[in-house]
Amino acid sequence: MEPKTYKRYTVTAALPYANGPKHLGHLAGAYIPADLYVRYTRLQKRDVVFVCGSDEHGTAIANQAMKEHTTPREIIDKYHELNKQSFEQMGISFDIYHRTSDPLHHETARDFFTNLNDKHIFVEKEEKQYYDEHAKAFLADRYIIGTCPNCGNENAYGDQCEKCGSSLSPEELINPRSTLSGNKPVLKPTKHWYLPLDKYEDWLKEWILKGHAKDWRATVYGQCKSWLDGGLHPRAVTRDLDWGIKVPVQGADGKVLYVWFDAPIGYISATKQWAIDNNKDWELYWKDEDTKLVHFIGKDNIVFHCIVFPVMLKVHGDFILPDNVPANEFMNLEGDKMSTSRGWSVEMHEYLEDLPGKIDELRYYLTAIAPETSDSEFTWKDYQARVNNELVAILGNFVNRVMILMHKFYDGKVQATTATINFTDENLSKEIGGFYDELQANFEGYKFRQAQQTMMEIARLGNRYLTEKEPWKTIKTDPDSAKDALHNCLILIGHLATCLQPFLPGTAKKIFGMLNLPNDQIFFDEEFVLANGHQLNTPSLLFEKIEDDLIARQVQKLIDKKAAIEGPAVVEEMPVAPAKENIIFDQFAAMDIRVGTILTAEKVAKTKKLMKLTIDTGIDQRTVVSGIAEHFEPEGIIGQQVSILVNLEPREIKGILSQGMILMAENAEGKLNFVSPVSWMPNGSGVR
Ligand code: B3M
Ligand code: ZN
Repeated sequence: MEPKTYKRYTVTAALPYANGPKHLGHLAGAYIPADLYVRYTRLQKRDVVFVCGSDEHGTAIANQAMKEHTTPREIIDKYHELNKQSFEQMGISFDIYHRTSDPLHHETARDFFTNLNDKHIFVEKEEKQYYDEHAKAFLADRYIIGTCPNCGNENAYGDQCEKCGSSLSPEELINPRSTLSGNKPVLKPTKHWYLPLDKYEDWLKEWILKGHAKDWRATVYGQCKSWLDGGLHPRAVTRDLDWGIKVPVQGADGKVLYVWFDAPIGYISATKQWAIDNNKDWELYWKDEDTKLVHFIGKDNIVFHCIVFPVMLKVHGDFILPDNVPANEFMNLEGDKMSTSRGWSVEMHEYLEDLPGKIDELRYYLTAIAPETSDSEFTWKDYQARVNNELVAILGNFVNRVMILMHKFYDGKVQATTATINFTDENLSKEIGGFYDELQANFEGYKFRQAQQTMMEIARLGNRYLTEKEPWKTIKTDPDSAKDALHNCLILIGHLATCLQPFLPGTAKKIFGMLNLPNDQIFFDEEFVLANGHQLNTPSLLFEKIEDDLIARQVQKLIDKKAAIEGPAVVEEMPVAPAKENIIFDQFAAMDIRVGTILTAEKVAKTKKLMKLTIDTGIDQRTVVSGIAEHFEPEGIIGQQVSILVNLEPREIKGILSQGMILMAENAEGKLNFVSPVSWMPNGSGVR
């Protein structure tokens, strides 16, 4: 079947709670991929609206207000502005960044609720819930703590015990206490409106399990399937709370819409506001069958976007449903889960302050390690390695070499040997054509990591071509060949900049500037002209090398931030293996240990433990089979520096010749860590 072509696109990115600054994990999880997709879609000259905004209701906000001894209003105003600005500076190109406290949103959400209520969709139920008589408030599950019936943990939450991981309901807690006052809460009847998800189970199974088995990510599909297999239950869409959108029913005083009911409707209100501001018809973007709706989110929001919101849209009627929900897994930070409250995070505004101007560097790194199929790991050292070894050494280097030669040889004037702007090298034309196809297929399939790699292939190709043609030599022996080679390189740079636009918009602009091309945007189907005699502008470096001390400062900052919240880390006592017998110095000196870098990594088929690595040892590139597969993901360790014993007798492991051994640190629990220089060292450096 031919894929359906769409007239327009509605792209949403999860509305972040305005309860605090957002960190790089959020950025990588939803906002960067959404922005990539949207920028790509715009470059295809397609009609797209990209909406986002602050989620300003719910207990998250009320909670933060209590913490900061202020009002919810102050909290949302403060963090809405901060997050909006940070996104803008990160180049996230929303068409609108709205907010759910806006009257237009309140009205839209109320109307939505009323529409469903009028159709008798909701089930109204009175149930007993914990109430704090001192604080005069019903308690959300998180506000009740007590003893876990399963493991005895005295500080289990009303929805979950974080010690044993079991999920709980508040009534199961032994000795419940309210976190608002510390008092014992009482059970009190209260009425709520429930969305009977169970009634739509069959429809959801048909739509998701049958309809989206192939095009949704396996992780997203898998979560939906396990929800559906487990059976759905009615979900309350109202809460006893005084912060939020009042339930538009008489006698429902003190009740507001549940934040997860109103938040996704925020996508619709944002589109409405954008339509008002831009003279558009919002309904086309939400109700026309020729519109593709795509939600970008993190994996913790899957159930709301794939199950609850679609049911709401369906029962309301005449809304389209999401075509895809390419949710990402999580991005961890330096070996631990990212968390603002625990201080283990890099907030967007912190990055912007500490590494000013390094936007494209971050966008590049976050896409390179995008947690598309599994959780991934942000480390400052890896960030440095990617910038230095890829952006500086490959992309920047290619553009810079060509530009310098053009200015040196021809005063920056284009030397076209033919009247056309096309490559004079058939191979280059073919390869570039292939790259565009690949790039498009990857974007359409939401494979941004792969798409970026394809884009980098253009720069790699350029470097190879330039090295092979050696115009700095042929300029003397065969000047026409030099002209021809450099002109081909310029065209390559034009294509590179075109393809770069979604990923590294600032860099693309800089290159267009150097090429002296009139546009700062070249569409994917557009030709650019580099005619004979066209004057290029003075080149400037695209990227600077990231120095070790910058990285060291960031790592230290992280450790200090966490310690300020949690106190210094307590080192648990671990059993240590007894010392081995002494050896003589010569035995040690006989070992040739070098610093190397992992270039490729893949699991060895049919084994659990083994990983096949290619290592650049500085001496050569060689294969090593290492027993680390249970501890690391292959994609997570590429670029990792290691210590490698290079003069170990090669031996065959599972049919692969392993030449050397990677040094690992191992604790008593069997946790492994690489033994590598604290800051970057050239490959081949000796370890002694
Ligand atoms: N505010 C949760 C979150 O930020 C929530 C998303 C709403 S999307 C409609 O993860
Ligand atoms: Zn427990």
